[in-house]
Amino acid sequence: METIFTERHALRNSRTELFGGQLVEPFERPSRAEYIIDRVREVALGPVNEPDDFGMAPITAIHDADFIAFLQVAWPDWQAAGFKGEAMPTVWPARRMSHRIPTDVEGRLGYYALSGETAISEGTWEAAYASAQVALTGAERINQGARAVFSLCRPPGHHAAIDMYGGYCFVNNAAVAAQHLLDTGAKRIAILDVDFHHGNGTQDIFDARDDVLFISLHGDPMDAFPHFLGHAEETGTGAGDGYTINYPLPPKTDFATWRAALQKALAQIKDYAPDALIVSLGVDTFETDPISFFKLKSDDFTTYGADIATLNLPTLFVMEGGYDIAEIGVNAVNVLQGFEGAS
Ligand code: Q9C
Ligand code: ZN
Repeated sequence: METIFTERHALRNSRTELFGGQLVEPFERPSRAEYIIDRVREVALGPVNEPDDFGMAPITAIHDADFIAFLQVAWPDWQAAGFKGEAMPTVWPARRMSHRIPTDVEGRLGYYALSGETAISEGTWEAAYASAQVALTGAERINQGARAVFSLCRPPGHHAAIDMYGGYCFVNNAAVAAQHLLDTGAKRIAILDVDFHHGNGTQDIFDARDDVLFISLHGDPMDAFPHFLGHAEETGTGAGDGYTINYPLPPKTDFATWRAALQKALAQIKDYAPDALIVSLGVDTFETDPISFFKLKSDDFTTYGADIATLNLPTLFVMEGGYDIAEIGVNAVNVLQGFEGAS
């Protein structure tokens, strides 16, 4: 399996995350991608290639232009305001407040942020742009007939909504890739989100559409980030009714329970008969992930990679979360090797 990767991910190197009332070193840090690419090379998964540049149009095909313009200027505007730390929101358009977009950078941060832990820092936009190009290049390989491709995206994307960033995500890489496939001939795309966290951004983007089936297995939002989306009763709206499917799962969920939900999801994807599958691949379902509460073991990742391969669909793996950094490479690549072993 080919991997698409660029060192430009390291431009996203925020120093601070707001966690438990403290500013800590971010869980989402550059070494994550380095451990994964090292493992890709160690097991000789396949060639590793740089992304091509598809420009801005595929990004603004998914996200509002004003939101993307904000991401591009947020750091320079924050610096110009004279602040010492990294850019974090402290105020939001909460219930019964105005949704006019403020002029002041603190107001704009709150308007476009869906959560407060994710600091915008020097190089964040450049890395987010490059990450989207990694996903787009993977999608283009699928167009060219690849059975499977690994887009080693960083920063991740599945929390990024039409006009909101947060949860370590800025541009929704999986959604950008899905739209590119649809714009170049595909009729239907399925996105299977196996990250521990609900893919609220992806759900938001495709909520009212029937050309993308979105299925997510995740920690119940009653107990886990992003807390305000991902319930089982969310099934899509309008033409999209029935094309969003959520499997919220409780704390301490083990592989047997998780896999039973996966089997249901795989059957639903098969019924949808998409032209291609995009897997939002987070490995924060691992038993020792520091911010998550599922109990998957490293061998389980191999097993479910093989399960996904039984769909026999062209498959683009897009990297999302995973914060037990010492094991992230083994766990992510186990999914890919499990898939290849069963293909
Ligand atoms: N107490 C991704 O995996 N905060 N994002 C969690 C836990 C945010 C995760 C706080 C987690 C975001 C891509
Ligand atoms: Zn996650």
